[in-house]
Amino acid sequence: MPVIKVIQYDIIDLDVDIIVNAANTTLLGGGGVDGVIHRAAGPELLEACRKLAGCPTGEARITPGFRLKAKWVIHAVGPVWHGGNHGEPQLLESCYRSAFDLGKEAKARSIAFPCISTGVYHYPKEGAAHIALKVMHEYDRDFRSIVACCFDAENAAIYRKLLGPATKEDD
Ligand code: AR6
Repeated sequence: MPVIKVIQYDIIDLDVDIIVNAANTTLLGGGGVDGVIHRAAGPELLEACRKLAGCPTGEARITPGFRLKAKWVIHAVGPVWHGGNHGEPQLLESCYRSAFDLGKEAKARSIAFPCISTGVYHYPKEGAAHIALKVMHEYDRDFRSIVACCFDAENAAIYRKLLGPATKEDD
């Protein structure tokens, strides 16, 4: 069974130790997957995020998952796409790495990521998937399961293409 799995699913329904949120620097919620996670986790999540007092782009913070199935949420702040010459690739990479480092510290065995920055932040999907998978491979010995949780069919197809024929659906 491959450690890295690509699925097309709603991230809040996953039974994993950690779900990663595509957050913004305020950590106070928003639209997209951030809004979905906050609604599902309940108001305690916003309270916990408020105490963190924000997070710079390219970094991540951890909170409990409250009403989610996941024990923790890692709030990762990806870059807004401004054409690619404003450090976007480096920031996206460091945001994935920060999330994995926090997941390791929490001794999590399974972690699921949305396609960070590819929604409202308009990072080109293929470039973002390439970076996500590169970092996922760097951490594939530290976790039993790393889930690339794509919401849209286009992202799922890109991830499957880049990951290659070894990819298997989890469900
Ligand atoms: N499960 C998994 N993935 C999802 C879900 C879901 N339920 N809903 C959306 N996605 P976005 P960003 C996918 O816009 O681009 C927020 O307002 C979506 O299809 O959520 O990093 C924050 O507060 C896309 O592929 O995040 C920030 O202000 C991916 O999640 C800003 O958006 C990311 O899309 C962050 O923008």
